[in-house]
Amino acid sequence: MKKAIVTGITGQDGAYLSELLLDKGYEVYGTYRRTASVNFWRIEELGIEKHPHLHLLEYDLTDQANSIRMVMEIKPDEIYNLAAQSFVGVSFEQPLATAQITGLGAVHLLEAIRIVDPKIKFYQASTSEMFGKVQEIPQTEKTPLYPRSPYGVAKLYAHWMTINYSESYGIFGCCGILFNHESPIRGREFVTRKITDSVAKIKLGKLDVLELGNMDAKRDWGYAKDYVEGMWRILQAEKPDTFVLATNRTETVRDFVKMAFKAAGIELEFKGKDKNEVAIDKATGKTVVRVNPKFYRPAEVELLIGNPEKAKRVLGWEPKCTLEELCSMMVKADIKRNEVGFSF
Ligand code: NDP
Ligand code: GDR
Repeated sequence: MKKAIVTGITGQDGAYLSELLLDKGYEVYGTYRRTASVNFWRIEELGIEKHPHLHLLEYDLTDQANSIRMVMEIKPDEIYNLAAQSFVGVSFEQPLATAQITGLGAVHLLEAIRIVDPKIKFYQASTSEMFGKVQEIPQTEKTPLYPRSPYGVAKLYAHWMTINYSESYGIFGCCGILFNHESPIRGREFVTRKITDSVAKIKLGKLDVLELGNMDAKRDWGYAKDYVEGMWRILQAEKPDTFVLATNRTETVRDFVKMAFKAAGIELEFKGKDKNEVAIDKATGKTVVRVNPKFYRPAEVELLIGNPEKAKRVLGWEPKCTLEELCSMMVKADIKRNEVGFSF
């Protein structure tokens, strides 16, 4: 039975990846941070929290000794480093904490592997945020990197350290450059889930208006369950390498807003521009979306679109779920939750 450590099991990807690895017969060690009120709602929703082959471990990525002891005690075959301060907006307010967790944190694990057993395979959760300011369309593994946030810069460091440890010490260190991936268990601070949760509340009469920042930003959105399958395939490849996982389709935040309201049976009309833009419910004439500049970022990534051709060719990986299917799945889940007062 293979053993895998998944850091960040309380997050979206950690929960889905753990589910996938358990299905594949792995012994899974999922890590969570000690907090006053740890929240396992995602693994509970997936029904894996009491799985006999799932072990939950208290672990903090910023603690080197904790990293070494954990790797020494478990001696895993694979480590998937998904833990991070992953919210771009917050990284502008907490650049140093973001650097310590999202950047240096990965090196604590790489060092632990180097010390304990360099044969342990390592997956680093790299990101399309590293592409930042548009250099090339669509973006591939060879596109120059130009991050536009403290989060993107921290991830760039972890990305190159993974490649460096692979080249320097022969560690099987891989990076998946994943474009935005979403699901019904996405955090509510991220724009897609913020939209689908608000659409559900507006539909049920629990909220009047959804406030957003830059609706012109374009993203390549896929389904998280497809992407965790890609992470696993990346570590099963013959040699350590970097892969882009994306859908090769990009839409604006505004397009996603339209799609989500439509999935709830509400047609919108957009009026005004930039900070004065609003969306009106055609049936009632009420304003249901408006811009609040507090959600703008000091520097924005305007356009992301990824070409996953290499992942298809080498790993046989392809995204299966369309954006329309994903959006509708998220809206339906949020309507169901809001009907019973769910609050995560
Ligand atoms: P989430 O924000 O949902 O999850 C992040 C996880 O990291 C949580 O479990 C969180 O714990 C944990 N964590 C945060 N700080 C620490 C710490 N100091 N020590 C240990 N654990 C910590 O992210 P996602 O699941 O969406 O993403 C997974 C990874 O993939 C992240 O690294 C993210 O940056 C990256 N990524 C995500 C993409 C996406 O579109 N989802 C795209 C590309 C990359 P807690 O619950 O306690 O906060
Ligand atoms: P992103 O995701 O920054 O791409 O990072 P997010 O959903 O936060 O933003 C996407 C785009 O929407 C715009 N936007 C808003 N965003 C939020 N969160 N809230 C708003 O109200 C709002 N209004 C407009 C943003 O400006 C941005 O352009 C995600 C994270 O999962 C990272 O960890 C991951 O690495 C990248 O995706 C790929």
